[in-house]
Amino acid sequence: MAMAISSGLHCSLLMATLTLLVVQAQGITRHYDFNIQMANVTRLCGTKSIVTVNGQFPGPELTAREGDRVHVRVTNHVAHNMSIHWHGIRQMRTGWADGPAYVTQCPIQKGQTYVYKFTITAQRGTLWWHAHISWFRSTVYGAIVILPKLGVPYPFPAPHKELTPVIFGEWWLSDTEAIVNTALKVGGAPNISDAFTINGLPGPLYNCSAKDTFKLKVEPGKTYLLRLINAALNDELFFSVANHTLTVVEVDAVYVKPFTVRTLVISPGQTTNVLLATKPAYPGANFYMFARPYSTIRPGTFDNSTVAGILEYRNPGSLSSSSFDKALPIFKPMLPYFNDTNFVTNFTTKLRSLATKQYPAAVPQAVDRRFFFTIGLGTLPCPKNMTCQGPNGTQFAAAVNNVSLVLPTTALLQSHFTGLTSGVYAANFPAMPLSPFNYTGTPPNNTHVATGTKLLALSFNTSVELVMQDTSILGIESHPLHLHGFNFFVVGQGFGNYDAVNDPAKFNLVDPVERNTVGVPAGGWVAIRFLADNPGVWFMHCHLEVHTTWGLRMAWQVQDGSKPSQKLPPPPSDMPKC
Ligand SMILES: *[C@@H]1O[C@H](CO)[C@@H](O)[C@H](O)[C@H]1NC(C)=O
Ligand SMILES: *[C@@H]1O[C@H](CO)[C@@H](O)[C@H](O)[C@H]1NC(C)=O
Ligand SMILES: *[C@@H]1O[C@H](CO)[C@@H](O)[C@H](O)[C@H]1NC(C)=O
Ligand SMILES: *[C@@H]1O[C@H](CO)[C@@H](O)[C@H](O)[C@H]1NC(C)=O
Ligand SMILES: *[C@@H]1O[C@H](CO)[C@@H](O)[C@H](O)[C@H]1NC(C)=O
Ligand SMILES: *[C@@H]1O[C@H](CO)[C@@H](O)[C@H](O)[C@H]1NC(C)=O
Ligand SMILES: *[C@@H]1O[C@H](CO)[C@@H](O)[C@H](O)[C@H]1NC(C)=O
Ligand SMILES: *[C@@H]1O[C@H](CO)[C@@H](O)[C@H](O)[C@H]1NC(C)=O
Ligand SMILES: *[C@@H]1O[C@H](CO)[C@@H](O)[C@H](O)[C@H]1NC(C)=O
Ligand SMILES: *[C@@H]1O[C@H](CO)[C@@H](O)[C@H](O)[C@H]1NC(C)=O
Ligand SMILES: *[C@@H]1O[C@H](CO)[C@@H](O)[C@H](O)[C@H]1NC(C)=O
Ligand SMILES: *[C@@H]1O[C@H](CO)[C@@H](O)[C@H](O)[C@H]1NC(C)=O
Ligand SMILES: [Cu+2]
Repeated sequence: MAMAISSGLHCSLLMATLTLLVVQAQGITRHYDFNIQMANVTRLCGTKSIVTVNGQFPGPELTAREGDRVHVRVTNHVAHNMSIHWHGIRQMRTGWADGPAYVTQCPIQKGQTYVYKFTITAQRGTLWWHAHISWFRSTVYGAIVILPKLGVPYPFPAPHKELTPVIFGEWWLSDTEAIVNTALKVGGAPNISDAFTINGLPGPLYNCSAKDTFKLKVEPGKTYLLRLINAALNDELFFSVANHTLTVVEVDAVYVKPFTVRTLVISPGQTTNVLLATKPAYPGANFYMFARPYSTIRPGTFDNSTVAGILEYRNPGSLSSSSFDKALPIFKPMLPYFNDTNFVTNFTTKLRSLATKQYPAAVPQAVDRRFFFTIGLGTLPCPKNMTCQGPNGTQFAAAVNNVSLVLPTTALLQSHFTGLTSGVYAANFPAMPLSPFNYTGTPPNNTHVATGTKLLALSFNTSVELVMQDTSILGIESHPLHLHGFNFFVVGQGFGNYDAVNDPAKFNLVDPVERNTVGVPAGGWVAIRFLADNPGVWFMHCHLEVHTTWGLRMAWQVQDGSKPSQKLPPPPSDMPKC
């Protein structure tokens, strides 16, 4: 040290190092301005007025490092109420910034501003943000890129370059608010989408859309980091790039043990980072990347179309810098059949936590409380003055343990914080089904669900095991369940009914994948564990927007701990009011 200080040069080097260390330890504050405004967008030969952030579609990317604070000033200039969710951000003691409307906040109304403030703690990788009110997330979404702390390398070979995040979306020619509101009025299923998109572009397989094609430009002999986000509303997707393999290295901003596939599966709400190794030499060809749905529901009731983008190699011999050479052959990837559940299971069971000394898998080994939730569809009786278009003249519904959550007209978190819960919610969510049945056998003939606003209370630092069981009511289906405020470990999954006696013996408590959104297998179950170390009210719901709308949602109420550092602070002064 004494030697280093002996010259000015060394001294400034030392200062730079110290500054680096300080930045590394404390992070910096990143400021973003989000203006909610309308924009006219033309896709598939139709022009539509959509809600956007800053007129951009998809919206702006947030970039930060692990440990940074993020302040996003959201100002609403449109006639619709708005709220933004930072999907997958742990929000340690910042539940007021989580975003779901009527859960952690009242919406930001026209002319109002709310500054979301949170710190990125112990997470690195890809997450995303999206509107969390009605179906506005169909156009209000963007990527969150979390780089590791300065000087901390990836636990995999450093990629040559990071490519633009690939965000899968879903596009309707008509207004999505009209679609969801019409569906709710008649109790029927909302119209299916007209296209899938990559970064807002449907690609050449749709009518009138060749000019709206996403292109990824690469060079031979390199490895690229590609960030994938499924922002689609209602569809889990298969994704593949012709003649290339994808090495999965991270999901939901947690590193995984790398594994290589030709096709991957990504559910709404999930993110996946992959390494894409390019051909060793210029191939003289172009390659399609395709995404299309995985679904077990009846053909015709989901959008079975394909979004295509193009992987292009820079031609070293070409004089023009323009890339897409129409004379080149173009190869197509082969995707699994739309209902290939075996393929999906094969893929999801490959996901394992890195579980190293530096990135341990902190799986709760002991369990304080066990819960069993049924996850599935159902019906509600048709009101006398209505004609309903749901099954057998009913209204479509969906529920967790037969409770279809009705959102209040105020924010649940505010109500919890002030203790003024009467008339807003009751903390009596059932820990298990009140009337057990053969969940994956012949469904009961009464498919009606109950409605209510019920929360499940947990004391601070409770170690939770939750088994989520799909039901066959109105058909088995994979439901991507998303938990706000926590990551969880996926300790087991299987088909048929969960066997509480024999299945736990097969749980992986060593290196299960850690994430924030998991598919409850079609006709099966999934077991997760998490530590309730974050006080607040935390939403948990199916990330298929149609199911959330029908009520496939609930909330956990995690109490404060005894220490000051274990308590939820009061709401910020600019918190929107109902
Ligand atoms: C969208 O187009 C309509 C009709 O042409 C126009 O009135 C409106 O001002 C446009 N909106 C924006 C944000 O450009
Ligand atoms: C839904 O689709 C039907 C049939 O294509 C169409 O008539 C109707 O206008 C659509 N509804 C909305 C709200 O766009
Ligand atoms: C594409 O356009 C043609 C001609 O207008 C029409 O017949 C066809 O149904 C359209 N296809 C799709 C997928 O919309
Ligand atoms: C791409 O894969 C197809 C099918 O496996 C093969 O026939 C073709 O030669 C490959 N093309 C290139 C450029 O690698
Ligand atoms: C879905 O689309 C694929 C082609 O992309 C087609 O082969 C298949 O038959 C379609 N399946 C259904 C159920 O519509
Ligand atoms: C997938 O769908 C096809 C066509 O609808 C059907 O014949 C087949 O049995 C389905 N496979 C599974 C595993 O459900
Ligand atoms: C599972 O994946 C592996 C490799 O990706 C493949 O060899 C195997 O055939 C797959 N199994 C099924 C049932 O698809
Ligand atoms: C049906 O009746 C309810 C309650 O009386 C009322 O709120 C609702 O607007 C009515 N709906 C229709 C479609 O008339
Ligand atoms: C349809 O509704 C009628 C009358 O409510 C009932 O008798 C019948 O069992 C229902 N059928 C099915 C398949 O749910
Ligand atoms: C549940 O239903 C399935 C499918 O019909 C059947 O195979 C199974 O034996 C039933 N389980 C029980 C416990 O009745
Ligand atoms: C409904 O199910 C119960 C028990 O499974 C059965 O006893 C009853 O007859 C069924 N009712 C109808 C209308 O099918
Ligand atoms: C916006 O939210 C407020 C508070 O919940 C509500 O009173 C108002 O009706 C909503 N406005 C619109 C346009 O939905
Ligand atoms: Cu669902």
